[in-house]
Amino acid sequence: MINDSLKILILTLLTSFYNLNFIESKTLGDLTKQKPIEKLITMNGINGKEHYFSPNILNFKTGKLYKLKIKNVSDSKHYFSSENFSNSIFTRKVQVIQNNQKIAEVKGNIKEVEVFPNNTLEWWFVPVKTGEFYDLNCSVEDPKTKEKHSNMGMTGKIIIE
Ligand SMILES: [Cu+2]
Repeated sequence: MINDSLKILILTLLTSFYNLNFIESKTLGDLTKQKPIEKLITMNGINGKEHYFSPNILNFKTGKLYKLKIKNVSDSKHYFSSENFSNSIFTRKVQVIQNNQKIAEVKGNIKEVEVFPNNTLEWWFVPVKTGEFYDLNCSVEDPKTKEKHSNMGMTGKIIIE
């Protein structure tokens, strides 16, 4: 009798252990299906005066899904451009937001994005490589100073741990 209940107990434990493992491995299977971690970076500035990213340091971790909101709150268009960063992530999609409404979704590899004044773009990605990158910049030229925004301070650092 004891033997039988022991057998049942062991079987039950094994089954639940197997099920738990199964559920866990299923979740780890598709990294792009996680609940996204939201981050916000704004593009700021006034033509002829200054241009900058805020914050100008971004931190990410490999294997997590991020929704990076890139919001242009300035009076000119800007690039969010970092080749090292785009080479270190897997992009799930990019969403274009206007007046808090999603108006377009782009899927596939993205190298850089450009955002126009008063608009927001969401970059959904999973970092796959670690590194410290100093090449975040904006190559748009200021019409008054004739300088690239990056030369006027629009640069940043991206850390993937
Ligand atoms: Cu710019």
